[in-house]
Amino acid sequence: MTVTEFRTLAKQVSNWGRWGEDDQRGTLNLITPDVLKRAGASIRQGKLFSLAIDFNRKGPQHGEGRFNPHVYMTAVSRTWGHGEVTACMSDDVVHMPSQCATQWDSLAHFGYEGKYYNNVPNTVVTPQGASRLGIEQVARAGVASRGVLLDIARLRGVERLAVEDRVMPEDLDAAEARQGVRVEAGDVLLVRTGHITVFTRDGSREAMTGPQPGLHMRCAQWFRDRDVAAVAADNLAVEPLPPQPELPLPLHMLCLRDMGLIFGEFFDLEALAADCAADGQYEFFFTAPALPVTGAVGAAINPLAIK
Ligand code: UVW
Repeated sequence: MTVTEFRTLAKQVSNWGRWGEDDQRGTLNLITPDVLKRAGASIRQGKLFSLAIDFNRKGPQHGEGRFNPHVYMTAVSRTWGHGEVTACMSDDVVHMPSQCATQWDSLAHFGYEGKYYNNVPNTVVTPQGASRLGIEQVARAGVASRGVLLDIARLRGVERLAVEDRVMPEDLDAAEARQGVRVEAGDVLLVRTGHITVFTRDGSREAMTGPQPGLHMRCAQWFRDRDVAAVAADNLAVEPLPPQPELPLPLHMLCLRDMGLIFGEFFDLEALAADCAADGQYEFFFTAPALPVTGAVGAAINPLAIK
């Protein structure tokens, strides 16, 4: 795609002003009371899946900037009381980047040409955090809705997509047709490439953070046409890596900045996908609240899918 085509697409998918000039929630506005009621109705079997990978020192990070979580104890089974019955108490500090493992990107995480979503200048992010579009906006919106899994690896008949593979809008249509499900306005879309297994099964941090498959930038139009509320995938960046210099992370640019659509990354969809293939139910109640950390641009999360 040329830069001119990118700019045309950016105009087509833009949600700037759609929910007001001061809006900071973007497509999470699409999660209406009716959408939430539909989400609740998709709990039919009483099955629950956590979609997070473990947060610990053995996590996927190994480069500069982002590191794996450390837990420091500030009280280690400290004794309380002097009487016949003494209590013991432990406390801790967890030190980690908000984006080191399963996470949301806030709308202050990625922009281009000096702007974030809704024409917000990138000067709102300072060394003290983001004064607009921070993760607290995502937290207050909640992120609970109907979730729909589209399993592209299973559609292709492979365990996981090849590094150079790209998920196109036509693949999303084909997965819907194969699975007998349709993504509706306000849904959270989960896309399985199978890539997370390079880390969870094969233990390779290099493969988890190196070149990898993902969703092509043309998927932005599909998300806009369907009015998806949020998108998550089982790779590092939803879109393919490495970024290309002429258009670095174009799906981030189109979705986070132009549409106001948040991304979930490092989702482990393996157990959920196996269950969906077995029972044919690809829709579920989905929830992944962020902690309202004022000014943070991402959030570590434990997303849940409940069928
Ligand atoms: C980058 O910042 C590279 O991407 P992500 O949104 O995956 O954290």
